[in-house]
Amino acid sequence: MKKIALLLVVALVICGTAMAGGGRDQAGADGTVRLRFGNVTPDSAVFAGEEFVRLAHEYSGGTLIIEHFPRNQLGNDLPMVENTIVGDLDISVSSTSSIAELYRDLYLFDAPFLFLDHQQAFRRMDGSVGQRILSGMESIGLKGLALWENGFRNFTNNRVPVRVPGDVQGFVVRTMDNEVHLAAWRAFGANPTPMAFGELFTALQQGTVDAQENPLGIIDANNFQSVQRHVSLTQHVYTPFIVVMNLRRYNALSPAHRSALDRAMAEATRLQREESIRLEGVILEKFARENINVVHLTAAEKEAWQRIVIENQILDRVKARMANPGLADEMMRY
Ligand code: TK8
Repeated sequence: MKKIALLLVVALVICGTAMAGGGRDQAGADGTVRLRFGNVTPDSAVFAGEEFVRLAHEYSGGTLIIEHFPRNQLGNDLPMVENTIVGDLDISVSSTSSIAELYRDLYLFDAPFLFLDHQQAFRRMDGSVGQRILSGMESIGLKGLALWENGFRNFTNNRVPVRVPGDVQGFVVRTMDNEVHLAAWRAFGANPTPMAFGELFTALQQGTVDAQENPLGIIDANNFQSVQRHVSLTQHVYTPFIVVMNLRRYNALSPAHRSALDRAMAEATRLQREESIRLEGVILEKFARENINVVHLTAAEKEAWQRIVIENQILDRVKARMANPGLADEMMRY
């Protein structure tokens, strides 16, 4: 698996290099640059995507024209990023977990309970470790533009109000295709099964899987609550969104276009994070109105999950997968 993934990256980078040589003209005769941008499903990301497009247009005096494809209409996260590496797509957004095998320091974000609240998450993502991981994306042909909030992931199912790991014994839980998530759910006693995001709604609806885990923004944007009765606020892991751009395409932008794009992305990132937090409150109110059973865990119940993560040395598994495991300890210092 790992070897295949690595070969794939190498192949994609070589292919991307070849394509960039004879690729599209950077700017049209009228000085405009057109970019295609594939985005994810939560409303906070869609809103920030629209702002990014609008601001980039404004800051470039109307010469940066970005076409926005929200809500994974161009495909699941991993294929979108692969298309960005080869240059078929210019900019894309993905959960870090879905592409960790392409750039293995991203596994750091899969460590359960690495961040305990939003502010700590922002501080750590924006600190030197987060920024080094972003710039490291260049080694696979991507410009790391930003880390957005996906949010703390929560457990949903149709059977029982889950509070502690003991409640999920034997549950077939869909996870992302990510070894750290699989290991964590096995340690909790569940039967995790990786599945592409695009297949998840139907799998929940038909009962092929008992449960899944995602942040509130994704649960709501994809209406998982219509097929899942219980939403447990386990907040077991915070997996950010990473926004990436084809590196050659980015480097070929004029300095003025690059600065317009960077400024627009910085502003969009600020708005996205604010909106993500605001919407979590709105979504919880909506779930209450819809009679979804939202299970708030006590501190002791949360600790029961954390204890299993520690006992099963999940952080060591994370580090074993990272190219620079020292980044894990360094991030935990601030
Ligand atoms: C959506 C994904 C996704 C991820 C997953 O774009 O697969 O569970 O959380 O929802 O980024």
